Amino acid sequence: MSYYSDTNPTAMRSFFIIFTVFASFLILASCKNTKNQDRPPVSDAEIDINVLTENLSHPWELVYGSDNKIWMTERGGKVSWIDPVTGSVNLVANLTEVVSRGEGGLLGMALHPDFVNTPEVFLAYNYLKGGVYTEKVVKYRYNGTSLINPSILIDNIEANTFHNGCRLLISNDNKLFISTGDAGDKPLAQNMNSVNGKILRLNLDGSIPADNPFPGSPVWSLGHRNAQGLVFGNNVLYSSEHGPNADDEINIISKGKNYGWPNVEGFCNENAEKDFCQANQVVEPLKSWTPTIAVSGIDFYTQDYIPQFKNSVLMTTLKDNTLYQLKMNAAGSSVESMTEIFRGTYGRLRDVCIAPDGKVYVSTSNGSNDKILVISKKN
Ligand SMILES: [Ca+2]
Ligand SMILES: [Ca+2]
Repeated sequence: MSYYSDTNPTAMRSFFIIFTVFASFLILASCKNTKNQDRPPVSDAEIDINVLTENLSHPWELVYGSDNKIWMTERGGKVSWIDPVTGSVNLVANLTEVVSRGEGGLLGMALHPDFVNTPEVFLAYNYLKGGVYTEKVVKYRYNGTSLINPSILIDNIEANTFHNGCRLLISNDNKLFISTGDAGDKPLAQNMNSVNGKILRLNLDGSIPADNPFPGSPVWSLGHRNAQGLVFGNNVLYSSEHGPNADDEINIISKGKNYGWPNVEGFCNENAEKDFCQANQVVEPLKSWTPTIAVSGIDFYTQDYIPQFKNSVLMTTLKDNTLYQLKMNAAGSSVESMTEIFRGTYGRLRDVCIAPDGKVYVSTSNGSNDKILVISKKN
């Protein structure tokens, strides 16, 4: 028996309609007031997209250095820096040891946070170790013209023609984060004896930090399929991760947590996933995409230059040919809205970096005549 069974249903319905309209009016009016009084409107900047440089081959990593140069890897083995004004490309290394197969090759790069005084360059790449396709992370020193003094920080990461990760990121407290793929061997992502399908954390000399979650292990988080985006935004570590046919993800990476792969894809919404999620306290993504869009490099916008980008993750996509803006809430804990900054025209997009002045640089990944694009404010 319904609670309202003794009242006239038509009268009740009319009352609710009138009440809802009145309440909506009040909410709208109060929103408008708050906006006008507390937040003077900041109008969106009109943006320009231009080609900074071209004739590149799979530019994989873009890092804006504290030396005001755009540092770039190309998958075949080249490391260069680009003058952000003229677009001229200056080769500093062509690593002949790199073996590029399928999605493998020279991948992620990070620079020492105090690069001007400590010119160290960290590189992740695939090579043949006794004939076996393998991945390692190597630190080099930049002497002003080329990369010298290689020292291996971590080796024996399983590699394949796909799912090799491998984004590098150095935190302000000088820890190196490394995203590794499952190299096509799914169970590795849940295997704590493997460094594959993980986010790893090392000191800058390759040693394991004493405060890592699993003593003596480089593993910071597990259960990753193939994360190719990694960035800090207001001290929150974000990662983008390729899903299989479904469920590309954007995650917040927390110490010692399990992100589910291969037992969980995207959210813990299937019955089989729910048990695993409960047993392993799986962290769900902030957002997932089905069908997949092939999420790749990400960076975080804190500048005022293009006001509508502030407090957003900017994310490239390969399959979707689109640069996305994921506007975060103030705490950085959820995605408030998603906007296409541009779609199409330039094909697949691999990575993005943001300069301190607020200009945004994006690399394409089409394999021939790849470009670095610059997004600036229209004059
Ligand atoms: Ca996941
Ligand atoms: Ca799911």
